[in-house]
Order: sequence, then C-alpha cells, then structure tokens
Amino acid sequence: MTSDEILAGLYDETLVGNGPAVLELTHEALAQGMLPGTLLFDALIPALEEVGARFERGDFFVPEMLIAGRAMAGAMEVLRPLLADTGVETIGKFLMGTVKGDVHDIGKNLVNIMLEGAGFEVVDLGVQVAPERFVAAIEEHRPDIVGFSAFLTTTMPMFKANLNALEKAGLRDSVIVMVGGAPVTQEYADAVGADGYAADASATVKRAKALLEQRRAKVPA
Ligand code: B12
Repeated sequence: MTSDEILAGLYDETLVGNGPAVLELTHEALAQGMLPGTLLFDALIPALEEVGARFERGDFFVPEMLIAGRAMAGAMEVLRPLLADTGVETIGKFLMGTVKGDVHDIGKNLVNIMLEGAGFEVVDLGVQVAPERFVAAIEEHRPDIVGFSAFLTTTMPMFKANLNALEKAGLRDSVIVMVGGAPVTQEYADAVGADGYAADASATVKRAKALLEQRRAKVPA
C-alpha cells in the first residue's frame, strides 16, 4: 500500500468507525515509516471533522459519532507514546479536565499528548470534572496551568463556574487558566476571564509556553 492509500483508508475506516481496520492501518503506516503526526493531522482528525459535519446535517447520529470516536481513540493509544516520547525535560505542570456535564475527551487527550511531547507534566482529571474537583486537584497538585475543555455550547458556561470556584478558594492568582474545545473562541475565553485560549493542540503548546514565560518573568524564582 502507498502512503496515500493508507491515509485514505484511515480516513474512510475512521469515518465508519471500523476500529480494527483503523488499528491495522495505523500499525502498517508506522511499519512503513510514516510519521505519527501525519496519520493524526492528515487522516484521523479530518475524519472526525467529517463525522461532526454529517451529524450536523442529520446524516449521522450519536452511535455513529461514538464508534468513530472510539476508532480514533484506539489509534491514539498506539500513537500516544510516539508523539509524547521526545525525551525533553519537564518545563511545567498542566492540570487538565473536561468540564462537568461534558464527556468529549478526544480533543483534550490530544492536547495532553502534545503537551507531554513538549515537556509538560500533565495531570488529567478525565471528563465530567466538577468545579470542586478542579479546586481540590489544584490544591493537591499545584499546577502552573489548569485547562478546561468543553465541546458543547451548553457546557461552556462551566468555565465561568470553575473560575468562580477558583476565586472563592483563593486560588485564582496561583494558577494560569486556559480554556478550549470545539465551540470555544478567543472572545468567549476573554469574556469569562480566562488567561489563555487555543484552537488546537499545537497552538495550546505554544500558548502555554508563552503564558508560563510571562508569569515567570513577573515572578522571579
Ligand atoms: C466524537 C463526538 C462525540 C462522542 C465523544 C466521544 C469522546 N470520547 O470524546 C460522543 C458520541 C460521546 C458525543 C456525544 C455528544 N455530542 Co458530540 N461530537 C463528537 C464529534 C464528532 C467529534 C469531537 C472530537 O473529538 N473532535 C476531534 C478533536 C480533535 O476535536 P478538536 O475540537 O479539533 O480538538 C482541539 C481543540 O478543541 C483544542 N482543545 C480541546 N480541548 C482543549 C482544552 C484546552 C485547555 C485548550 C487550550 C484547547 C483544547 O485542541 C484539540 C486538539 O487539537 C463532534 C463534532 C466535531 N467535529 O467537533 C461532536 C459535537 C461536539 N457533539 C455534539 C453534540 C450535540 C453531542 C451530544 C449532545 C449528542 C446527543 N444528542 O447526545 C452528546 C453530548 C454528550 C455529553 N454530555 O458530553 C455537537 C456539539 C454542538 C454544540 N455546539 O454544542 C458537535 C459539535 C456535533 C455537531 N456538529 O453538532 N459526541
């Protein structure tokens, strides 16, 4: 199989949620020396974008979204160590979670992988994380940055609820707050009072590093 055939196959099989085929193609691609990032950005993510578009048009329903998401997650398990293992030293601690009421975690997991690859220590709280769990985890782990992920317009307001909880616990000034997820915009991030927003995983890494540098320049160690 040529690289183009593998990418086309990965796209098609992810779209229809054929997990075993996605895994097989992922292994085949890696055996041929294709880069993990190519599989991710040229096949897996575009396939999920198409899944979303079909759902919006009413051509796909929740079960189709679910199996496509699972198929992608299976490939991510294989790609994860390859994307994260760059051997760089830890540059900061990032606490991450999907907000309460929201179970979308593929985007968040991708961000985590890229952050780890860039040298961040990532503590992942998973999905459906309530404000008080974020507060407790910040007290326990003392991260430099906390990230809130939301994929639904109905759960985005949890950003504000989380920020209020941090404020109430006296933690707002001790941690940088980043927000993201498919429906989130820079305007929304500004409106709720977050410190940073990024539209995708690589932009998150850049923004996180820049925010850390700013913070460290202000508070000399
Ligand atoms: C897969 C999927 C599901 C799966 C989730 C599986 C899982 N484990 O994640 C399942 C089937 C469970 C699901 C359920 C639902 N879903 Co859904 N889902 C999707 C789908 C198709 C893909 C999402 C995804 O993973 N994309 C891939 C990743 C890589 O996305 P990404 O946005 O590019 O991620 C990047 C950024 O967002 C950013 N990022 C992410 N998190 C963070 C965090 C921080 C801090 C930062 C800085 C950056 C950042 O970096 C990421 C990596 O580059 C989207 C459509 C779409 N294309 O977005 C709908 C979508 C998000 N779902 C939608 C809906 C409506 C639902 C349901 C309500 C459906 C229903 N009626 O039950 C339920 C809600 C369940 C719940 N309570 O959460 C709508 C949301 C509409 C809206 N605006 O509110 C969408 C947009 C589909 C649509 N077009 O209508 N869904």
